[in-house]
Amino acid sequence: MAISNATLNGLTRTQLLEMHYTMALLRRFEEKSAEEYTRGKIGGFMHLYIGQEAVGVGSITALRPSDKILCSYREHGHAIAKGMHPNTVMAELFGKITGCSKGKGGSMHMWSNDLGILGGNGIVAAQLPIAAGIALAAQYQGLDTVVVCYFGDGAVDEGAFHEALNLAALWKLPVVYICENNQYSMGMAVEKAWSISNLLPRAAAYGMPGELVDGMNILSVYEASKRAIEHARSGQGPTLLEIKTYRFRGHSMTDPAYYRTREEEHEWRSSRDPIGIFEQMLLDHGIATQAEFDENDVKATQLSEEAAEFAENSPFPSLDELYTDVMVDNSTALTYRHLHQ
Ligand SMILES: Cc1ncc(C[n+]2csc(CCOP(=O)(O)OP(=O)(O)O)c2C)c(N)n1
Ligand SMILES: [Mg+2]
Repeated sequence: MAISNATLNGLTRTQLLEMHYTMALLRRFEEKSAEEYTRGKIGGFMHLYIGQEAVGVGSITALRPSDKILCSYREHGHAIAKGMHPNTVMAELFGKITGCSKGKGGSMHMWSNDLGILGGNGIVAAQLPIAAGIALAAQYQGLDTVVVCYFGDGAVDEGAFHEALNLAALWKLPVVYICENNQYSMGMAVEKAWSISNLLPRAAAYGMPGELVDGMNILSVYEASKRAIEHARSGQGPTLLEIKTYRFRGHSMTDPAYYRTREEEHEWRSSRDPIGIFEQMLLDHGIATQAEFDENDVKATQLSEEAAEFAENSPFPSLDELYTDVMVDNSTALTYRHLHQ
């Protein structure tokens, strides 16, 4: 088949293939993480992003490197898409010193000031007011930075959602609020939790634009994000995007998912996989070949394997690290340590 240099949504073939590669990397990285978790190499909670890749990759493609993101605890994918090396993410999962938070944060705490990755958050909706605060700081300093805040459908019934959206709209803050509606908040189906069928009325309640987006179509995500990011960057304030998606795995590693049927899961996995949908789109437009997808997938698998090897071979933090980067009175900590020597 002849390969065309056509663009899709203003994106070049190189950019489109890069988006495909990043989605493949997120998928393979998460599969590898699950494997390592099962082997006991990763402890604590761990929430996988499999199925939701188009949301993180599509929206981050529309950002500048100097822009900032904040996430929930389901954030390994966002961190990698924003430029964190898979080795650094995997080492953090393993609790190793080479991780982004020196192994002290784990799965829910990916952070890099340089890359504008301002953390995952274990407290549902905690990131929404923090994002408003960071956007306020950027506005105050006269920077043209945009902040993107990701959260789940479970976060929109928290008080923090309303407080943050109200102030963001009132002060026209440069922030984009992205609800990744994967249709479940742990075991709670969204239609049992929301008094309304979608978030448009909630956006309207705070006088900001709102948009419903197909989260399995990476180009729809990219387009909607681009509009919202430009809106924020030009001083017009926040947007609320509801991006409908589906997590292919359980809520966390220990969730047997009894609250939904295997048929429903199968239906999404088989016919609405965001990677498969994107590949078909690129094939239909003659922009890429199956061989190129396979090549991306091999590279993504290899990088994920290497990340696990890197994490495995990295040391744990030394005992001295126990008392750094934590909010404790160090004098008390030292006394405690001496008492227990
Ligand atoms: C304030 C608060 N309440 C409850 C919890 C327990 N909890 C952890 S994850 C979660 C579900 C959130 O679901 P959603 O926002 O839809 O995100 P998803 O896991 O689907 O990505 C809950 C209730 C919490 N971490 N924080
Ligand atoms: Mg959810």
